[in-house]
Amino acid sequence: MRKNTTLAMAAALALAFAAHGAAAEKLKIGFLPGVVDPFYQVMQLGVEKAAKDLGIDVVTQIPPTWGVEAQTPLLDAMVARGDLNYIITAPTDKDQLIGPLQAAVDHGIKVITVDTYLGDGDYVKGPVKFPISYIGSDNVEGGRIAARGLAKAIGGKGTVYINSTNPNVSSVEGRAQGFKELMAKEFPDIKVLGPDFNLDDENKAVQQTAAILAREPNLAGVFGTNVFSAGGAGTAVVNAGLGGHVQVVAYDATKQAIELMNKGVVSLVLAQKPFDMGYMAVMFAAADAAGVTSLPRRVETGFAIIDKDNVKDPAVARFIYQVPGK
Ligand code: T6T
Repeated sequence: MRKNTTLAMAAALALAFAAHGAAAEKLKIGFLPGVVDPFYQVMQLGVEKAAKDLGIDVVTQIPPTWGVEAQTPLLDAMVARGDLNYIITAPTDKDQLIGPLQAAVDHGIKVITVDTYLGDGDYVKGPVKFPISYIGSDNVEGGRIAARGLAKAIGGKGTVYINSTNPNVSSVEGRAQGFKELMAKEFPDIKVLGPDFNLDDENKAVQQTAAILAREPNLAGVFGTNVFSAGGAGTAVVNAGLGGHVQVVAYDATKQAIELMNKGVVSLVLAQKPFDMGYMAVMFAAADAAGVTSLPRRVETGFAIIDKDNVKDPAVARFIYQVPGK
């Protein structure tokens, strides 16, 4: 009897020790965003805050330029480390990153996509099912919001132009699609040109927009689909002395976009919520590791729509992409 009690106690102690050991084993997450820019820098703040709150280690690698060539080697190196449980990433191409991310899964790493998705983004019924979730903006809806804003700014008629980054990127592709569809449906007197692809290079966006301004003297507006596109478009309009005559709608709430708005060049700014995307992705990894099985496969993080009338409102201004010290 006594022997049995001692054995039972030893077993209980061993179990308790094992459970404690498992709890003490920290999760390690790889964070691999799209490129160095204020949007992903704010997302990184969200990732780091959640990791701190939850006691998780994060390894971050940020590609210096946009694209599969820059992102894939960093991803392969993350997989090769052998110590990561999850990778949180923004695939820079919706098809070409499927293989490299599937390889991560084959190595026992779970994948969460933020900002951009793989395949058609439907991880339940679509062709790509392995990511735990896609956490990001509804970019088609964002494109519609941009279209309505630009249509209003130019009085419902005229020619407008889209400057974008790369083909086959779910985020900017969705924005251009939503923009074009809405214009075709609701504003028949607006003609849409583009998109031109600047390959996420702001100087190229300046040149492309300058070329359109020269070619289309009656151009009424420009939609810049991200940080670099909108920054380049705004700069080209200023350089041409057309601020206020050619309206710009900017996707992404950088300080530059807000300054251009304050100067009357940009009429509307769409702020995404990159902090939320980063924070929630880490929370999802922690929840998945804890055994949660009902995480949504798609989370829409929403927008703050900023114009000159609400930009001073702290409830809106908090969504401008602020990175301490930058
Ligand atoms: O607009 C964001 C992001 O949503 C997009 O996928 C790529 O460009 C940005 O990072 C801005 O530069």
